[in-house]
Amino acid sequence: MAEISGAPRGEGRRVGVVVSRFNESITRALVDGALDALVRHGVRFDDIDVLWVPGAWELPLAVRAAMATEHYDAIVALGAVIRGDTPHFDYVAGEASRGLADASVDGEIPVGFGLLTCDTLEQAEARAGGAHGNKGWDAALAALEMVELMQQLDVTDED
Ligand code: INI
Repeated sequence: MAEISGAPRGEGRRVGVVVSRFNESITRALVDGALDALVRHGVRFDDIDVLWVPGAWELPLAVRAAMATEHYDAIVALGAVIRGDTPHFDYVAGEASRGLADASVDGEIPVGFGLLTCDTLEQAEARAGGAHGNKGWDAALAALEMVELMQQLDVTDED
């Protein structure tokens, strides 16, 4: 029996953080959490790019475009969709989530999922540096861990 897992080691990694501007007070806090996690785990600050898009809907396309540059070992996708009075929330949250999953699987590049889907602003605040931690931090660590796991499985073309 073998147990295989990656450690969230950032040394030598290049990371693209793709973040939506909608609900910017929340998403900036998610970026702060992600950057903190990446740098504390060894990613050089100069090896991180933060790419802004208008809203969560635009995240999948930008993530795919970032992957296509072949510059990044991992992508961290950040956003905040907050439920309003119409079904709009369900379309944006659902399609953005599915689009991010598809991008990661199709591109075989780890995408940390830091898209908050909340009923209220308070719930989002609690997950962007509040009582429930910072999902940007969590997404960044997950992405780093997956880079190493993919390497161990020899899925990527790196050493
Ligand atoms: N985008 C978000 O990132 N969060 C939201 O809560 C949101 N709401 O509620 O509408 C939202 N909408 C914008 C959408 O992502 C697109 O940017 C827009 O439709 C233009 O394509």
